[in-house]
Amino acid sequence: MNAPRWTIEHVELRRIAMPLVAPFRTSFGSQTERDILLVRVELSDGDRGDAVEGWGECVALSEPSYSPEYVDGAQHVMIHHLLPRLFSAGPLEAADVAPLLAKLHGHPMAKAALEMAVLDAQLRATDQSFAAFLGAERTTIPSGVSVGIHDSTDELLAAVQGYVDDGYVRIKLKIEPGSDIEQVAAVRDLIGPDTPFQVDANTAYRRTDGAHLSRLDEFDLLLIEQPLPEDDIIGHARLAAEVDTPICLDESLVSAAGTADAIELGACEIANIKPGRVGGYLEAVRIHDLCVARKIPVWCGGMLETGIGRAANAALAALPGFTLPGDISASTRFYARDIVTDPITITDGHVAVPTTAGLGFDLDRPFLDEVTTGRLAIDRRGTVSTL
Ligand code: OSB
Ligand code: MG
Repeated sequence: MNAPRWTIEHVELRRIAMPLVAPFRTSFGSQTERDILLVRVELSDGDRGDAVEGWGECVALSEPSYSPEYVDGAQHVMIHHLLPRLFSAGPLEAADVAPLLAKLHGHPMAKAALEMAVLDAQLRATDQSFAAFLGAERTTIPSGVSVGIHDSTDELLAAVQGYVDDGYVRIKLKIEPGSDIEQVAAVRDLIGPDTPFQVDANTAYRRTDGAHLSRLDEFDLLLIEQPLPEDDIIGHARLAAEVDTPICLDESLVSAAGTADAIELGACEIANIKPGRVGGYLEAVRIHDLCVARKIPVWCGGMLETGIGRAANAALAALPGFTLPGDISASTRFYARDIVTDPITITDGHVAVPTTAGLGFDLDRPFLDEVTTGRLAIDRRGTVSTL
């Protein structure tokens, strides 16, 4: 292995506002637009001197409603705590980012976005695709869609029919108490017995809901995602014993070590891997590897990413342990227009794994500028200036 040789010369934090094509409602709230923090790094290579650019996307939402992070907080911790440590480190590469930031607790989504930007730059500089870097051999991956809670079953069925017509190979339905059994029955009836189907509760149930959730067993679901609060690992283990449908964790899985524990306790029969939630793509790979070793199926979750994050997710999901379709839907599922010129599309229910150098996207810079709501530059001395 060559010694790491990149120096972070300059960082730009850019906020963009992206309206959603339709409101997206989950048990934790309804979203109509995304306020997204993007990270642009410039790395210099001691040998050649040319700077190379890389981009990362922070998946933190506007409010701490899915996890403790939120977009303003992520920006603050980057400026005041994370970036100073990266600037003062010597030459580095993407694999060094997480260890350099490890003494600072929490903030996985902020850390992940920084690692991602360094990784994108490093891959571009070495003319390597993310899939090649990961050793992922699949060239396409199956595409699943996440469907929000709807006010009426008729509206829900119309939305699901639209996604079936688009070709999605797996439907995931958001549920909460009061919007679950009847809706699942209606969707199963619509899509027929052979279409893979799963539900996501985003922590909306209690330990005492085992009998209620067992009523979902007759609908042959792939899994029930995160029924209980994120810290309730034992509760999930008990539910897994009580309910026939496999229990999958999302919010609860924030590291490889914690995932290993949840599996050992019987709380995690299937794992949703989201790179932002676990502190980065490299930790996501470690979780993939340990799940493969323990024969736990994994799939790649989503956080309504733009074409930046979705491209990287598509490469990650090409690893062999990702045996279930991920939430890697087409860009048009959430956005009328994306900030990349090569947005994710689906063909016969599948997404092509990006092959270009870097994480696998090409920015649509004029459109990116149009949706930009703020830009900050941070230099190596920590000086912040508004662009
Ligand atoms: O729980 O998987 C989730 C979006 C935001 C926050 C949490 C979740 C989701 C989704 C969307 O379900 C998945 C996607 O990006 O397609
Ligand atoms: Mg989820």
